[in-house]
Amino acid sequence: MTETTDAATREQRQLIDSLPQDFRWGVATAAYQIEGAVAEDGRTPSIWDTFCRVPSAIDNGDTGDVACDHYHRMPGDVALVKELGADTYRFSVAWPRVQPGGRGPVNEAGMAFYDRLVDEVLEKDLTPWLTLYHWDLPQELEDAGGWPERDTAYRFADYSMLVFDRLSDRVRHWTTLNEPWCSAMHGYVHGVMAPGRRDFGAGMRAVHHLLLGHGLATQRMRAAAADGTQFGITLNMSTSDAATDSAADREAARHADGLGVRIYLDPLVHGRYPPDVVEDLAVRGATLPIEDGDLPVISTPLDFLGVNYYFGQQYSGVDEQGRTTGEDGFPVQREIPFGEPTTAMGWEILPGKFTELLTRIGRDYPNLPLFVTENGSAFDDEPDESGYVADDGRTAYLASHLAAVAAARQRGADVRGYFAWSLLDNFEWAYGYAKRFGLIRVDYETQQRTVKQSGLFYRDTVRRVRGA
Ligand code: IFM
Repeated sequence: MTETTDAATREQRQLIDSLPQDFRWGVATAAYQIEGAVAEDGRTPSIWDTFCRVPSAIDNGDTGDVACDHYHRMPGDVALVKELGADTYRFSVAWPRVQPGGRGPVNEAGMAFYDRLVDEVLEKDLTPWLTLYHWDLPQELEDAGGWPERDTAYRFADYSMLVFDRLSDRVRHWTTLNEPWCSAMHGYVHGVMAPGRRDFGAGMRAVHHLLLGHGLATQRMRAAAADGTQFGITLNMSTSDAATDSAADREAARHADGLGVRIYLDPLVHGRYPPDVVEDLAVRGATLPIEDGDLPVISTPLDFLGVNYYFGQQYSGVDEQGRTTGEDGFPVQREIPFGEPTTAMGWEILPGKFTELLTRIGRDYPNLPLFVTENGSAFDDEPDESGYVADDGRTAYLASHLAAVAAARQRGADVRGYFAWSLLDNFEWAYGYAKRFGLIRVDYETQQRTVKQSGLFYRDTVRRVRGA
């Protein structure tokens, strides 16, 4: 790698340089998005293998069958994590690889891959940061009802223990779930992600069972853990502003925040669901299937909270025709753009909202160390003939969002690390391979990896902050 010029503004650089020496620097990936090898060594299909076969579900008919072929190229990819200057590698375990079908004993061949991965990460003097569930539910469990069924929470706890028993001698940082909002809302309400259902009530049952699964798994793992082992959960969160000060807009923003942030963090941290959210659900004929004893399980103490942030949002409670009630009979909740530039995902670039979010989480849910477990951007990269990408947009996004993290720390948020999404270009779910988030370009024809300008910027920034 060659040196890169510093793309941050002076003000951004000053902020970034205020990050402490012991700040944790990572990069993140997820199993289905990079591994490929979907039918190797005993792995059975997950809901994503199935969803990829639904006509028109995925752009360009893409699938995760090969992805970045990480299953066969893992040592080289771990070496790239090191090259980027990171000290931590966040990855996920594919449930159907280590416990095919979601029940029963360990599949030794599948588990052996993660065994090797953890050894490789440690050998490179990196910290492994393991996520147990990044959306790849075994298809058999979806066939049995999926996350809307209570039993799935117990299956998840059993699976978590299988992985924990095998890897906790070397892995100290455990994340139960990645982005339960996406599992519940995109998967069971909006139908745009696996398993592709459109049922609000099912989505709300999924919310509760995801949280219950998190709590059950955390309790069991903690009971078996060595001192110093840390447990957390990763939530994707956004800010929800009211577009104006009108009562309808404020109500729409409250509703979005309730379903986006508080329905997860209130039970996790305070041991109760927010009453206004429970009322909102009742208006829609939905309930959270809470049983006696669930909330103490869900609020099992966390050692850290993972925050995934990509953009902020604002809402109006009035539609284009001036109505406050939609055709579905429910209050209108309409997203209003801020008018800022967007990434290739159409997501507005709002680093200031990142600072706001982190500051608010720190204030409303205190005494919880925060780690940014994902943040990043997709742009339509244009490689030169060698594959190098001078990705000014992604580099600027990275600089402004790192500065936003530092600003949040200065306002009191206890943010202790930042993990860039993502190490590699990868399978971006329903968008297939069309959207590239990597600090490293992947040529999917040849599987060649090339560090982008943003990756060089990341490496140089880490070095500078650490004074290395
Ligand atoms: O690619 C995803 C990731 O799997 C979860 N968080 C958001 C990323 C970008 O959409």
